[in-house]
Amino acid sequence: MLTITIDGKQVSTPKGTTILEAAQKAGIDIPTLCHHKDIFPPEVHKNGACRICMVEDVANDKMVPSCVHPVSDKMVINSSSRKIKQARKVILESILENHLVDCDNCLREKKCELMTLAEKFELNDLDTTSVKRQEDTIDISGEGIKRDPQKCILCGRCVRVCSETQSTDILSYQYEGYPDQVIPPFSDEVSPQYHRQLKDTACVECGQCITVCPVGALTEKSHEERVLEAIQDPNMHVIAQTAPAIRVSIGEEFGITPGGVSTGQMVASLKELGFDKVFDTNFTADLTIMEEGHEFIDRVNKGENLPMFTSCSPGWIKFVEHNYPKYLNHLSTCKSPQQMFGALAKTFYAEKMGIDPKNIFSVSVMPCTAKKYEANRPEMGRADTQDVDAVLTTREFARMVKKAKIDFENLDPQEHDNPLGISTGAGAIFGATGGVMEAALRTAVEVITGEELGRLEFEQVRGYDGIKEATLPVGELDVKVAVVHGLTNARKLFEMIKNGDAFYHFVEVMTCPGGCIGGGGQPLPATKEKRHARINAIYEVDKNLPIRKSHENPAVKQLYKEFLGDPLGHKSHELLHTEYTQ
Ligand code: HC0
Ligand code: SF4
Repeated sequence: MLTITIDGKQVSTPKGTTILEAAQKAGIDIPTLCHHKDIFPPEVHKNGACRICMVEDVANDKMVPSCVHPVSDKMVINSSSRKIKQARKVILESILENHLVDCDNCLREKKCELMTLAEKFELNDLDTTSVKRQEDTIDISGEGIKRDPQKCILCGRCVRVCSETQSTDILSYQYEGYPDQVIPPFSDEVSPQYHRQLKDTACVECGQCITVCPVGALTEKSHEERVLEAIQDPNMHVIAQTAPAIRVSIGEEFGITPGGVSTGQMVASLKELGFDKVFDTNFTADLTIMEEGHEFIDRVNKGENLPMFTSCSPGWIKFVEHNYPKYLNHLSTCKSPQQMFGALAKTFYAEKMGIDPKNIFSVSVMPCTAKKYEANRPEMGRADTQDVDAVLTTREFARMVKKAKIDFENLDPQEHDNPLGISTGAGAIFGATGGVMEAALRTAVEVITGEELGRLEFEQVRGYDGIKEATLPVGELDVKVAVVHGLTNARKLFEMIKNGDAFYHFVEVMTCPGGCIGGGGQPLPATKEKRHARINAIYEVDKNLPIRKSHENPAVKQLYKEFLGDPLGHKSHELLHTEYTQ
């Protein structure tokens, strides 16, 4: 252990620790814009881009960036001298002067990390008018992500998360003597004038880059306006579906401690906003289990296309399409619960209600930016409309509630509408990594063995490990399963499978760390602690529900009886399944 003194406080810390980490250990706050503890594992200290975290190494009389500088024994650090404060102020001024300060039109609404620091350093009145808006620099070529290079402060967090967490490597520094842009690589070769756009890349629209961006350079492409227009249109019947992860995160936007469950207020606030009906994606999560469970049993019996991969996370689908197209037939053919809901809304529900599907505007509230992309995929519609007309992220939903001045916390809780709002604990846990697998096992084991499960919890597939594996006896077969979250983990597992180093029957993949609760549309700032709290909340929701197995959902049973027929039947194939081909 090494001992260093920071601002008069002694800290013992292992060799290799950075000054910043030692300071954090001592409870000393050093500001930074490029460091992010969740995407800078201790062994990878290679940034130091923003220089805001400068501290004074007293013995050597020099200033060093604390996020990259390792501690040495008996080092004495001053992190708050006048000289340091002045240096940080000068750096911040220069960042602000090169940033398009356009807070009134920014989705970060003056609460970004840059403006928070500017306030702290009393720089809010700095003249920042020299950067003028150039509309043609904005990249809205993707479905879910908006990239505004004029707001970029070159911190590099997006570059790192895209590379380290997602192994997608879509964003890179473009060097012209120094890194002066963060853009998709090889931009000059593709389009010298306008740079390469996200749509020209293998970007999976996961939005993890948004969750770490300290400013508004990366944001979701908002669907708020189109939803408001539909609500105001008297001819439109506007319905919402709420994803499993929303109820455990929306409260954070209204001051509720992470891990709080706000199902009732979530429904009530959507009603207040003017939605005619509020249904639940958890209902179609249960339906997915019925279809996917039977598909799995069928594949095992036939020995075909194993392992079977879950297909509900659209970033993952896009990842396979770009990187492993030969394996597309290993994906489950089930549409995601979002799209199963959309298909049922414009067929079953429209028929039941006697409404022309053209007059149904179907909105999903999702923790995910890639869901916008999924909803717009050509195979996800019928006639000339899409099954899901708009996708609001948790943040967009919160903004709409705030703009409408709805007192979220004090709303009387309301329940989801029926019949597309009845769900089980199995549907609820979809939002956490391992949840789809656990929900599937709860059903598959009972359907295959015909015996009731003693315990409902499959602990082996829970938790935050990047790759989780389990072998579970199901009837006569030892079923080998794996669960991964984050595309870097997915790639690792995929390579193992491809090289014959691992075999599984069934693999759950979620694009984002922690699963959907860690999606790119979730409340900011994104931290691991929040993700853990949301996961715990999801399992609480499950525990408190009276029915916890998808095949026992009475509304799902009724849907099969009344409309669909049997799982994997003709109607299911037509509405609930799709095919991904090269
Ligand atoms: Fe998810 Fe889903 S669990 S992908 O993470 O399957 O976004 O929450 O809504 O569709 O149900 C996201 C979350 C969903 C879907 C469900 C699945
Ligand atoms: Fe990379 Fe995901 Fe951002 Fe695309 S959306 S640039 S894949 S982090």
